[in-house]
Amino acid sequence: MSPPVAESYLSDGRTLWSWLTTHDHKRIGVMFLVLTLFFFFLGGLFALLMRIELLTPGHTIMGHLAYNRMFTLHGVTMVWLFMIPAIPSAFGNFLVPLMIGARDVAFPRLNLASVYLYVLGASVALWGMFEGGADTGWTFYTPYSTTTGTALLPVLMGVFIIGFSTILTGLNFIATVHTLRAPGLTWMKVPLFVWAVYGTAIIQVLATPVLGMVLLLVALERVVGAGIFDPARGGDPILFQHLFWFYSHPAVYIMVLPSMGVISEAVSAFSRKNAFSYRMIVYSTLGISFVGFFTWGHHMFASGQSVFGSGAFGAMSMLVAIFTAIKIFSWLGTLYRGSIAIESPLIYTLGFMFFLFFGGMIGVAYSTTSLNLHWHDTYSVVAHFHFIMVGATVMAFLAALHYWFPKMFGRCFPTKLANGAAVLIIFGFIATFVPQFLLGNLGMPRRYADYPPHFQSLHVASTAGASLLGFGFLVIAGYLAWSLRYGAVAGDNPWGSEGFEWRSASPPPTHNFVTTPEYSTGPHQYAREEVPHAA
Ligand code: HEM
Ligand SMILES: [Cu+2]
Repeated sequence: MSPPVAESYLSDGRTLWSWLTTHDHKRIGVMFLVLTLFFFFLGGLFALLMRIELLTPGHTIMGHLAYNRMFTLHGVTMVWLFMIPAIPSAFGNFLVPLMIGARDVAFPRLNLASVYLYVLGASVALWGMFEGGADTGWTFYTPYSTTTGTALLPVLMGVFIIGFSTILTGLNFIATVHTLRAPGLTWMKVPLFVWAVYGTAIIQVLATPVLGMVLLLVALERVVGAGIFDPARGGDPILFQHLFWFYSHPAVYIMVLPSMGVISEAVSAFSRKNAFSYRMIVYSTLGISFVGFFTWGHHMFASGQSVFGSGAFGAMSMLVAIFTAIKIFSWLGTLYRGSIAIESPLIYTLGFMFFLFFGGMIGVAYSTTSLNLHWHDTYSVVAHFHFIMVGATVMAFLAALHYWFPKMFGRCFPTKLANGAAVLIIFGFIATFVPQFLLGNLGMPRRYADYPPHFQSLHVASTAGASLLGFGFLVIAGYLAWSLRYGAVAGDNPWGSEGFEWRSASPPPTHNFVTTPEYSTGPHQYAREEVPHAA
């Protein structure tokens, strides 16, 4: 089959060098997509190894130290190398300029620098993990992290470097949305995905420096024995938790806000309706970005903080749930009486909404101090954050990948196979994580390689689910790789979407638009009709 549009960004320079030195936001987005997908599969491999170890009580395939290293490898890879950069750096880079009628981001060179910082940080962290292997978990809790004999330093430094990549990406998005919107594109016409990336960028810029600082302090403690966190030297280990969660709670919204933006786009496109209560979605996005900064203490109910502190942090956490609920109601309002097109992005969207709702409601229960103490540090917490990070964010990532694949590469994929894979992924997910809620409730602690025999059946169920998930991801990788070369040529707008990004060609030319598009209507304005089939 002949290549799609000749002058597209993909064919403008075919050498490796032209990619490595590009300033084009679309190529940078594609590079982030490839890199984050690589780490997603690597992190998935570590997860499967852990699930195999947990198939039987006692020793299955690895010892306790290897298991501790494995969950640290898994957590660090998934959180910092996949979740945090995946949607903003890959899809945000590719789509934000297209959606606001700009030719590129505000600082294209800085954008390229953020790719290199990410690769450097990832290499340093991975090198550390394979050289000596950190065993602290992704949370690096003191005092253990200041005393463990494993190779924590390179892992800390790797994450520290990746932080700069995150900050540069965030700065770029803020400057781009403020300064490069096309004439006529007022704030209240900005597409909801762009709003989500903007809300995320605020957190990236304001919270990430605190992570950088706390990682440096742990490094200082290890290298020169500064006595900041280590009680043996007069330090305070709880101080670490405050600083870490001051970043890491907002960071969970770095992971989930962009997905909410993807869902807002997909819901409109596949029900062919204007977004229901656009303004409420915008305000709740900004609300989440803001309130997310005041809830970190809900990770510390068991740390000895005051009863008043716990109550206040619990109440603030519930406020976040209200903003989340506003979004869920708005999406349901958009779907209601729309002309629904059952395509893979919509299937993932429905999965997303269910898992976000379920995982979020459990979060609200955790915000109640008494219930928290029962579930804290059990498998239940593992299930909660995987419901949101995998059930919601990974579903949204897959929705984005399928929805924008024709835009990015100019090709369609086999839609029936994609729908089947989406259903498989959703079932695999349920089978993996529902047993973990039950395990946690029965008292199975997190981060243990061993357990009493009566927990085995639930662990086996979870491992079976994880295998199904792994198989589903391989199927997706297979048909998407096949489609890159052999998929039917997509045409400019195969879904018949009214999203602004579809106004450029698919794949878009290097400078996005031949003439700057006009913005007389708001985003996602549909005169309802059937969605044409992509393949
Ligand atoms: C509806 C809003 C949410 C509420 C009220 C909430 C509440 C909580 C609470 C109270 C905990 C502490 C449980 C414990 O360790 O005792 C927790 C843990 C956690 N939550 Fe959520 N959560 C919400 C949404 C999210 C989202 C959107 C994400 C991720 C994208 C997330 C990720 C996590 C993670 C990673 C942990 C565990 C961290 C660790 O100890 O390793 N949560 N959540
Ligand atoms: Cu939190």
